[in-house]
Amino acid sequence: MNRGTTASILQYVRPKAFPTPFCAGCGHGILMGAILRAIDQLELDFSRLLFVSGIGCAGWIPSPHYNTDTLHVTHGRPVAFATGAKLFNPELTVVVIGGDGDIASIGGNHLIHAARRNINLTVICANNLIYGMTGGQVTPTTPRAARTSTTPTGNPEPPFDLARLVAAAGATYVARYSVWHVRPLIASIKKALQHTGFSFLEVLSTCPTQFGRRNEQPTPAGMLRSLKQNCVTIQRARELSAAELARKTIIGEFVS
Ligand SMILES: Cc1ncc(C[n+]2csc(CCOP(=O)(O)OP(=O)(O)O)c2C)c(N)n1
Ligand SMILES: [Mg+2]
Repeated sequence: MNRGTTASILQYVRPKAFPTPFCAGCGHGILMGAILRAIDQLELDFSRLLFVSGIGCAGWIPSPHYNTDTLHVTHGRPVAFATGAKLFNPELTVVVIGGDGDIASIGGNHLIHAARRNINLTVICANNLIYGMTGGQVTPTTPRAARTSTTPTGNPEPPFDLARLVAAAGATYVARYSVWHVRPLIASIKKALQHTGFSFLEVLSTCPTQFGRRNEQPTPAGMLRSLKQNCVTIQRARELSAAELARKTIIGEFVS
């Protein structure tokens, strides 16, 4: 069987995994598949992987779907739990999957210190720019002026550039892609999983339900189109002026 195909990755999901709890058009399902495709292509022993996630829609990517050990822990604390698990059993490949709230808001301190210590973990942040599960509140990655349930007239605050924050904190593999850029995303997940040290992947995900409908991108296709249009590679960004880059998101490998 060809590696990384839908038929081949079904072996990694638990019976009764489908339907997932994700809304129609949620990008987290694409990420859920991309991670399994990367694992399948690498021919990793799935039983030697541990997935740790907190509370939020993104926390459901591994749990209850992935058919190996999963720790579904408190909101904001998956990096802390993962650190403990890795210390206890260094043989495990430990992967944290969480949302921008889980990883960068309440969990922000754990994130930067794990990066600083270069702990041998992979952290994948499904960044949909919002607290999706709890009603669409603003997060530290919500773009300035974006409308959320807690910023109905537009977010007055600047967002974190998450990938660059984690790079500055000391992570030794850092990349950002989106659920539109599936092939480079899978390639990057493979690198992150094989990396020794702290690897961090920011994955821009779509949330038509809580983010898109408040920000003139109500359809799943429209949200994917904006990811296609608004993301530029690091190489292309070097040729653009500050004005041209103002509304763009830079994707690629920041530390490798
Ligand atoms: C300690 C604690 N604070 C707050 C909450 C409520 N809560 C649950 S999920 C969540 C945010 C989810 O957003 P995110 O992590 O971005 O995941 P998404 O649903 O967007 O994928 C919040 C605030 C909680 N469960 N526990
Ligand atoms: Mg979120």
